[in-house]
Amino acid sequence: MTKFLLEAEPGAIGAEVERTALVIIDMQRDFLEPGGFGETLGNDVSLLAKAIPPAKAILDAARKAGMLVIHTREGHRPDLSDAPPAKVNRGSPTHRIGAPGPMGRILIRGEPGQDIIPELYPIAGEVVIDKPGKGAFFATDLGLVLANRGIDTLLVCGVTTEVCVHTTIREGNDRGYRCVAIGDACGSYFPEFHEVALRMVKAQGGIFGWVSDAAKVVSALG
Ligand code: TIU
Repeated sequence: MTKFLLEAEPGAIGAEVERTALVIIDMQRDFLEPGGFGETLGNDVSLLAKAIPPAKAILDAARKAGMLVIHTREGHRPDLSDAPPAKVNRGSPTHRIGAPGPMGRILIRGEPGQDIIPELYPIAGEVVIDKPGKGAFFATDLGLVLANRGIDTLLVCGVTTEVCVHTTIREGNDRGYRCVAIGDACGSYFPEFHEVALRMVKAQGGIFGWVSDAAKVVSALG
């Protein structure tokens, strides 16, 4: 086992490379590029771009260290059979999930917009989890993948901080994983939500996780 010590708040966390996974949440064109799901919700998608270089730095470090890398993608089957009507119907009729857009049908698996941005594109051997919900554990085989590899610690980054990243960390914490949010490698359409979401994770002695940053991950794995 290769041990590493990651500086984090509320305290440093000791872990093993072989028992840790980097989980990159929903770094999809649908959230980060114009014309996708994020923009249809009324958001300025350019606000998420600053999370890309830190996310790339930790992805490179994880690949070099031989750490398990997991990418998630929010999205639905083309026939929408896995999309709750309550989720679909919330969008305006012309822009909702499944509607045609410049990057294909919005938030539909197999469409260009639902795929991961080129900068962080998965390579052979990395796991891609398609998820219908905000949390990466809900209705996916993520738990099985982690159990098969003996994973106990998750380094979590991606978008958006207060929605899919937070939900996944909450789900992971309840399942017994030590979850570390990599703050600068997360992004939100609402800078104030980003800040408060990270504070929520680490408050009360780390009530449902830890918070670190990309430089600390690179340093710990280097
Ligand atoms: N809208 C928003 O902030 N997020 C999502 O809908 N999904 C994810 O966070 N991936």
